[in-house]
Amino acid sequence: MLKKNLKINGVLKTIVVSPNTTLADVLRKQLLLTGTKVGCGKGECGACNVILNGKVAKACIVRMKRVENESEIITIEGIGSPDNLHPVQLGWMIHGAAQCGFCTPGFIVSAKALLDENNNPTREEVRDWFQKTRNVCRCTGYKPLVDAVITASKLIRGEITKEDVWYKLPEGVSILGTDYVRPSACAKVTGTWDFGADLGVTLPDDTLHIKLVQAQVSHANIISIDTGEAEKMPGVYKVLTYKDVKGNNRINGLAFPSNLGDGLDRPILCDEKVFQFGDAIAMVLADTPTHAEEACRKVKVELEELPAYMSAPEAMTEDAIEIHPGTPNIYYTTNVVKGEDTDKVFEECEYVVEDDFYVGRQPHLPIEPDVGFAFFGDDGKLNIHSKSVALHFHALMIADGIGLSPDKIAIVQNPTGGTFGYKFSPTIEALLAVAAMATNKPVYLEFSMYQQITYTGKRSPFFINVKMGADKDGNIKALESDWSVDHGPYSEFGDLLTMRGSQFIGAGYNIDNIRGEGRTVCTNHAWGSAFRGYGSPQSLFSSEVLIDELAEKIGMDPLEFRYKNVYREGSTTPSGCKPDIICFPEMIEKMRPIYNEAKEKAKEKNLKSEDKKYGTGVSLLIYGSGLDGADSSEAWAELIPNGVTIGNSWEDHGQGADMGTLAIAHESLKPIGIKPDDIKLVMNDMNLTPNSGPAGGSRSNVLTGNATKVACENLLKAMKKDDGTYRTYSEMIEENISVKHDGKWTAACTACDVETGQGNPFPCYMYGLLLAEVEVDIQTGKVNVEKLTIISDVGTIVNKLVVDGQIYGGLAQGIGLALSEDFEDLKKHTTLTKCGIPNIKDVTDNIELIYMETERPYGPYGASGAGEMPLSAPHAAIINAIYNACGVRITKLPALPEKVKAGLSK
Ligand code: MCN
Ligand code: FES
Ligand code: FES
Repeated sequence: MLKKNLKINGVLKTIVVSPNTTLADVLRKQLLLTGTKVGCGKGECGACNVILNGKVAKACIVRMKRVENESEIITIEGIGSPDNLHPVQLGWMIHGAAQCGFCTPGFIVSAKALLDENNNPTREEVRDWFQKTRNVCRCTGYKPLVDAVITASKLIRGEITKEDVWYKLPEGVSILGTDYVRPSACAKVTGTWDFGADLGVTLPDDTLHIKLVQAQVSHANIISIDTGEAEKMPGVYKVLTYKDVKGNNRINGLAFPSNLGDGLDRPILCDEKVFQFGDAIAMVLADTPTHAEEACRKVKVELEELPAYMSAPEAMTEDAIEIHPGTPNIYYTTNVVKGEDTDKVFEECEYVVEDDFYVGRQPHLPIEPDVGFAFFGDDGKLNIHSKSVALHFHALMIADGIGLSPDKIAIVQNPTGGTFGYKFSPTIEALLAVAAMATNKPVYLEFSMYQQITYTGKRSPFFINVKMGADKDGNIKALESDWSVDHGPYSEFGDLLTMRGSQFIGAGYNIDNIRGEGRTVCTNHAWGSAFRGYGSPQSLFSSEVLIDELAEKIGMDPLEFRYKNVYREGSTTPSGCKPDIICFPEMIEKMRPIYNEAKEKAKEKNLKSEDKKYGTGVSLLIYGSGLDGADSSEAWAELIPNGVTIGNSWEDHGQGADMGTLAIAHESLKPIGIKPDDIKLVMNDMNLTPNSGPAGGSRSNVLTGNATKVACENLLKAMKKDDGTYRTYSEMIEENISVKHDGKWTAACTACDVETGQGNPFPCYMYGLLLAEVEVDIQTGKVNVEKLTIISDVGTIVNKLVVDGQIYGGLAQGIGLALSEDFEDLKKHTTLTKCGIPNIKDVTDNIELIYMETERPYGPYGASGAGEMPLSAPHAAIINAIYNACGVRITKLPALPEKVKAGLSK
């Protein structure tokens, strides 16, 4: 042990530490300074940055034996507090730079160190600095972070004041569409927003720490599991296997009726088989995480390895064995049948193109690894705190598996450091439940980044073939598609995902005749979970690149070809329904001069350049808001003595559920002139909040926004007097009128038919048009995205900062999807860097956002969703731009430098 005297945030502290403990652990667990976050734990992400003796240091890799006595340490808590914000914190708030907020303390600490050295940095200097301090953000696309530092530097130099930049609310006016700062921003920038691991530190002493025994192979029969030795290890309380699970030990995947499987294919703890690398076979529960981990190594698992099918084509071969015996590896099929037989129509087409496409297993890479805890409340309910973005769904999905009825389960969402969809599926919820039920003690489980990456769901790869034909005038007449979805070993929502192929291959264009078939395939690679865009990035990639191929064949400019064919009055979507609005023609007209100028610029640069080639590419971006069919959501509004409380389960990945709820409630309550500060939010706790459905499918702004609006309107109705004025809280009580009112909203939609893919699945859509400008290094094949210009129509904007943030962040993930991100090689793709997460210098600072705000007939105040549109097809525009620059058409992502180079040498 070492005794150290340290000056932490200006206060002298004497502490006794073990020499190999990390500085992060000492700060967080011994000093309870949990503002310092641990993401990767490997020095890659900067979430744990502190200032150590004047220099930025990664607290997760600094061992205490290396921290000199009398060192001075500044953590986020020493930079500013909610009552006394540092200019960097203020900058972060007013630029919406904290979305999930998990990376925020690390960035702010790093920015403070920069501004201490240089209080007038250029944007490029700020970017270089964050690249050097290796700060990574998965939500914001980085641009708002640079904006925040520049504003902070102006505040520090005294060129502007807080009053100049802070959003001022004019009396009684709407905050809809403004830069109003989200309610959670202040806690996020001061490190006081407690994520799961921060709450974990405060759990009672008798909390058991869980570690997992996980499979190291991808497919095997389990012969035996021996826990005897592990049970005798120091500190071990219990070792659990499938035998300790009280229910049917299966997560319920809520299979469609036409699914050949029953949806009960994912074990909570493996019993008969291992289906993929990382599957949980046993759980050790011990007094400390270290003891639990040591005992895990003593659990003996005897396996009989089976052939592993690591892609859809492999699992579809005739001699492949059934991964789930009794269910074929191809377990769900869906079709598109729209208009006339395409074989006939193709014969009449002047121009026909066909190509194969592949969009791979994009990893979500949130900076916060999966984490949660569970305990029984005094009322006997099992409380599970996790990163769930589908509280009520998840309770249903685990209930039979753990052997507890859904009404005895309350899932609560912890403040969450990004999910990007992977938490649409339950991950550790059932494991926590099993552990709490087996011990009747509080239990805690956190994943390392390695576990997060290797064992949570991934985007499901689509193998797509598309054929498209046009007449002699360039009108698209027919489309044929065939797609196979590699959904990994677990079926949950695989059928729904496969349906997205029928809805989005060719979306955006009026195509009267479509035939298509898609199938879901069981494999032994990572299980498929939702990922932002959910099937649209795979689907649109194929049609948006093929559209360019068709335009080229016809000899038309790709933007003008799109202009000719996009939805207009009378058009129908691939699902055969009317689009909610028509906005593409106007969008293209707006983009045309910008596009033409970009093309000219690239041409000029190409004339002067030998080693680098420049090009432009466009794509339509489109996605639906809602779950298919009669999706619905619930909320409540309660009058309290000093305001109104709103309750809903609008789960927050980091996108801004708090801001959406506040802005929509404030707008709805305008008749009583309430201030935003007097609206309290109670969110995401099944003990308190109703079933608002999951925060997936970019549905919440529309669905839960509408439910919140209805709840407020119902409250107003109850408050209204005959003379048109409104009762106060005391008047309501005196007159015995209920102060709490529910709101429910259901979409008037019909799910698509499995045989034809026809229906009217979504109440609203989100639309965009992206122009990408790229530079290709002819020697190395490296692509640099120089500029992105996007025109978006997400209807009425509820909060401008939030929507800007959604778009920047989605586009940055699109750059990653196009150029670097993958989770294919189980040995290689195991860290943020190796999975290809974009750093600040990989994402252009030159992103221009332009909006159209066409009011949506069914959205609250005309708003649609926003979250997924920006990641629906940006990669297609980038790939089209690469082709335009150098003639290499990449149809299988990611476009790694070696692939582009290989194309160039052809
Ligand atoms: N919004 C708005 N005005 C509009 C439309 C939306 O201000 N016209 C706001 C909403 O109030 C909300 C946000 O934009 O705060 C996104 O709204 P919506 O599209 O309805 O999506 P959800 O709230 O249902 O959020 C889920 C969506 C999905 S499906 C994924 S995946 C996703 C995403 O949003 N994951 C994210 N955005 C993310 N952002 C962050 N930072 N982290 C993630 O994990
Ligand atoms: Fe320390 Fe990532 S660099 S947590
Ligand atoms: Fe940066 Fe979420 S705000 S990771």
